[in-house]
Amino acid sequence: PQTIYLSEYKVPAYLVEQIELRFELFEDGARVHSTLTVRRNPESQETGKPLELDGDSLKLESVALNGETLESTAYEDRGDKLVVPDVPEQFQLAVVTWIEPQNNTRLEGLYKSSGMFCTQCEAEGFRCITYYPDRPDVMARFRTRIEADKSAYPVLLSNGNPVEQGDLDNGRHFVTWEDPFPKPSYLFALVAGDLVEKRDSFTTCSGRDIDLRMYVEPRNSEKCDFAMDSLKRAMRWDEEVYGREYDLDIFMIVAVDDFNMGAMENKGLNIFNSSCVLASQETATDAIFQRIEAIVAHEYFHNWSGNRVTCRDWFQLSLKEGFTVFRDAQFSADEGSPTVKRIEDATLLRTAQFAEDAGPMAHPVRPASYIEIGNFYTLTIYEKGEEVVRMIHNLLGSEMFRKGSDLYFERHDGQAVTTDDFVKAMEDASGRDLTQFRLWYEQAGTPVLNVEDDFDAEQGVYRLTIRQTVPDTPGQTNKKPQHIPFALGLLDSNGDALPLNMDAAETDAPTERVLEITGAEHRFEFYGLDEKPVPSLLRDFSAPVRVHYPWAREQLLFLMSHDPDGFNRWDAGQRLAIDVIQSLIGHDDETEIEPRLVESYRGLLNNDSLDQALVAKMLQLPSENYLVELSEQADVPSIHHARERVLLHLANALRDDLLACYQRNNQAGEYELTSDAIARRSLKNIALGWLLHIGDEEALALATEQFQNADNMTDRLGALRALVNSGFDQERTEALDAFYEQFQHDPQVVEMWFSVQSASHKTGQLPHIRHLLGHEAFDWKNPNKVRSVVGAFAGQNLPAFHNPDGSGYEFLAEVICRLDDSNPQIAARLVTPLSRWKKFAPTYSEQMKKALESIRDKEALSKDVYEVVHKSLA
Ligand code: B3K
Ligand code: ZN
Repeated sequence: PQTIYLSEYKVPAYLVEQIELRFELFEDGARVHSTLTVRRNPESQETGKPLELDGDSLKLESVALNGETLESTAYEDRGDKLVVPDVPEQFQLAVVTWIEPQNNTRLEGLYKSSGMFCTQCEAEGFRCITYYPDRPDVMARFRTRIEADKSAYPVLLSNGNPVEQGDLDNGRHFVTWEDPFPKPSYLFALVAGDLVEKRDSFTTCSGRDIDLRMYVEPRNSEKCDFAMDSLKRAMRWDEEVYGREYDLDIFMIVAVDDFNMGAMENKGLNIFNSSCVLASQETATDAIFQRIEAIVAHEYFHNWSGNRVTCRDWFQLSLKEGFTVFRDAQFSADEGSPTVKRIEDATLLRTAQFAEDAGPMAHPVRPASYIEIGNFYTLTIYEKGEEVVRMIHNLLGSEMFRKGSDLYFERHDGQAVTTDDFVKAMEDASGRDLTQFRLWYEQAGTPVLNVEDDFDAEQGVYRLTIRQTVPDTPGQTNKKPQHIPFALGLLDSNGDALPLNMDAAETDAPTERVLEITGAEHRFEFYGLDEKPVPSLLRDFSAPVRVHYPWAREQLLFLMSHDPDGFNRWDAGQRLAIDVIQSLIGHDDETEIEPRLVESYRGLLNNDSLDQALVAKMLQLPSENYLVELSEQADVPSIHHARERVLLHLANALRDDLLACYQRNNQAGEYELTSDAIARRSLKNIALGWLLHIGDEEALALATEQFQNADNMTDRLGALRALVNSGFDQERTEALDAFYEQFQHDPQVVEMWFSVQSASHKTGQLPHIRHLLGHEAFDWKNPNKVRSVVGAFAGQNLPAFHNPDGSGYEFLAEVICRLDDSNPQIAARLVTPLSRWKKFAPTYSEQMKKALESIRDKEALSKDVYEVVHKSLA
């Protein structure tokens, strides 16, 4: 397979002004008529270049130039390219292709999902529909006519506004849609099905009425309200916070069951994975509600950050994704608890993105090359990309950042641009120089900050020395220091915030500052102090970096209860728990467990003055995945064992407090989706899980009662999970059976049922995983099902996946090879747990490597899996 380089970018030789599409949809295939109005790009140097259109898995039926059908000698059909050598300055090209959506298991382009037709075109799916210059810097106006059987497909949707519709012969009908905004082909969408329509409306800030619609299968008609409400809140928020108004007269959301990703921001017609949009009190957990709110907002926000202003090429993917994730994170923070949102995002980043950035697939936020762009929808592009935008926000302040975003949207509306254009707009609006800051886009790897301090009692001066290094990553060594905003506070021994006087004359300075680290080494001095302070470093996780500081346990305990920065309170607790767990690894079971850990957890359990959502976060021990990420030569059984020891120790010691916490938070009353109610459910279910983990009989009765009588899925699933992870074998089986019995007709709930079992080290042993793959509800063609069984097993059930006999690895390799033939994108994603092989102790890493080699040796490997496997083995 071929590598594509950013350095080889050339402007398109031809531009498409208008594309007229006509789809004839049938059960055995679809005929696509496409008529392009093309002209040479005056900005292209490549005069006289033949017209080249991209294609993939198409059957070409005819080509006509300016109305004249071309002989097959007048063009070249290379399969992945249609080449027409002799074309004038301006012309119309009509291409007819035949495709088979019913056999499309890759779920890219036009395919069928539960009987409906739908599309996924980002990044390069449009070329599976028709021959086209399928690159984001070619922006055209689309007019789309869809024809299909009227009774099977009463609803026919595409981008923009419906302009014409009517009946045809043979029980068929058609609808024509027109999108007035020029767009890249990746934003094209089509849906045809027997769907129910949910309507609502939104009045924009300038008084325009927007027609809002959701289209779902009839069985899901009661699960739309939350997404619709989220949409309206997101629309209002984007007007208020970014001054962005919606532009079309209609906005549509469609739910489909078979979808490779979470959702897609097609212009005016967002398509969602059912699991990221459908919800009801009985079927969705609080976490799912929050995810839906975030994703609905994310896709909506793309209308400006992505659609109105789009990417020049796919190396710029983070231009739209990093910025839009930042926007949706701000929205979620405003709608809920900002600290908890920050904790969740930092947890994902530190657990999974740091691992990616330290592994064989490490790449900059703006990559320099790729083989398959589908492999670059990564945590680095999305989550690290978000952090980069957040740092700009923190360096500029909200007001300047808003000026910068206004300038960016105004300057580039209707254009396809680069991450550099984004940074430039921020610079021009604020007057700040972000030259060095741009390295965040160019250098891969997580910067490491080593912090040292000393206190000069005589002078009353506290000194911080901060050294930064950026680790080597594949293809990048000797990196330059980056520009890092480092938020800091200092506390005295009473826990009071100290003024940060940075020169001797200063008094009454602020108690929090954002230091800017730009060099390899910096020293900061703070004056006028009576005693050595406790530092609160990198507050609110002000930069995506690793911080090393020789924390003493007293300092962490102190910050856990005194830091005014909620994020650092939580972080201090995590660091303490990590320190305690790590100190047990490799020691026998007699080793004492830090008694102060128990007392600090007891304090948390009984603290009702602190935000209860934060308390719930603080009670959660660092995950096994994070502990693996922090270790050099991970030995999963030892990590699991040490963490398990701490968990059991805490649960035994705090048994009465846990029970009291459960009772206190288990209040009867109307179900609510408020932050407070969510925090209560979360606390209660943590307590229940811990109590069942130590086999508490009283808690077993509570769990059974909660499982049977819960009026919402958070509590029902919380009880189920607690039972599954307990040693109560009979109750576990009964609950699992009852749950399936009750929810077998709801695919999203069945997915949760699969993943609870697959992720649990009690039930998720390989034989049971294989059993689940043979279950009537399992479907290899449905990505959600694959993720909920195989993804949960390999990604979350570490002790079972890392079975020392290597069976977990072999199993994953077998699954990847099987999926590679039907859905390469999903197959490639599943390689991730194996790609980290170098991180593990030799017994494991050798077998992981073998599993990778067995995938490498498969015949006809897709380029998706090829890229990840070869880079992992390199
Ligand atoms: N832009 C889409 C992702 C498409 C992935 C294609 N492989 C969803 C999103 O980020 O909003
Ligand atoms: Zn996105």
